[in-house]
Amino acid sequence: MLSKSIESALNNQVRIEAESSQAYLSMAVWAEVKGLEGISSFMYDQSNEERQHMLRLVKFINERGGHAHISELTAPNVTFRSYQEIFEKFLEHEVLVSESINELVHIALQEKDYATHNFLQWYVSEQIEEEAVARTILDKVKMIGDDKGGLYLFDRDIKLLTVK
Ligand code: OFO
Repeated sequence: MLSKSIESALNNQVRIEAESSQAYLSMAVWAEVKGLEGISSFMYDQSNEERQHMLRLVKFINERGGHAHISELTAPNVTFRSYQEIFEKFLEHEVLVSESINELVHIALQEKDYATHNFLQWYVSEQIEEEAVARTILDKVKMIGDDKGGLYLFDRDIKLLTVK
C-alpha cells in the first residue's frame, strides 16, 4: 500500500512524464513542418516513449492501492529558433527528469518503501540511457553547426538512432 506522500510524489512524476511526452510531440511537429523528417520521427518516438513511462507509473500507483491522478499539463514550447535549440532543450529536459526521479528514489528510501524503490530502478537506468543519447546527439549537432549538408545527413541518420 502506498503512503499518501509517496502516492502524491508518484503522481507528480505522472504529470512530468506526460509533460515530457507533450514537449517532444511539439518538437516533432515543429521539425515535421520544417521538413526535417528524421528529427521529427525521432521526436515522435521520444514522445511515445514518455507516454509509456507515464502509463507504467499510472499502473503501479493503481496496483499499489493508490489512485493515479491525470492532471492538467503545462503547455510546451511550440516554436524553436533552430533544430539545435530542440536538442539543447531535449537534454535540459532529460536532466530535469533525472533529478526528479532521484528525488523520488530519495523519498522512497526515507519512507522505507522498498517496493517503490525497486520499481523506480527501471527509471534510473532509463534516465542514464536517455541523457547519454541526448548528449551524444547534441555533440553532433554542435559539430554540424550551420552546415546544410551536415544537417541533411544528420536528419537522414537520426532515423537509425533509437533510445532502445
Ligand atoms: Fe521518461 O524518460 Fe526521459 O524523460
